[in-house]
Amino acid sequence: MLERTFSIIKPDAVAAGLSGAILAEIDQAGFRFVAIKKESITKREAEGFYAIHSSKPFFSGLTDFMSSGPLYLMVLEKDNAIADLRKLMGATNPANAEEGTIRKKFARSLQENAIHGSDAPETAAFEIGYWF
Ligand code: IDP
Ligand code: MG
Repeated sequence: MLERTFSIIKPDAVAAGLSGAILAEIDQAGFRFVAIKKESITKREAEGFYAIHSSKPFFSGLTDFMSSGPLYLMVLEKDNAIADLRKLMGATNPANAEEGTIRKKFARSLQENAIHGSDAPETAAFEIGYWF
């Protein structure tokens, strides 16, 4: 089923000059770029986006990181986009990510893990609406 998902190239990857390589991976995997914008977000915006994690011990560090520099916000479309992007990304902790995944290739740590992707249709709808 044709569906849309929301993705972010996170500040670690943008700062490391990896945006082009990650965009190429997404493109080659068959996603259509419905919308893309480069922005610097505030800590408050990051807190709203990651509200589901507000009780976690890593919340403050995560929202500091996400507001630390420019990132790319994207709406992506393809058949099975949500699950397929999660597969292309790899596990949250790059140490556990499969070979060939974006996080395995480009992420530096559990927190600074290069890319975000929505995990379900409801979160994709919320996240797309939050930024676009
Ligand atoms: P996901 O990005 O693979 O969906 P989530 O569990 O939703 O992973 O966590 C959101 C983000 O929070 C992760 O991508 C990562 O940047 C950060 N994060 C998750 N768990 C930890 C942790 O234990 N320590 C530090 N940062 C974390
Ligand atoms: Mg998540």
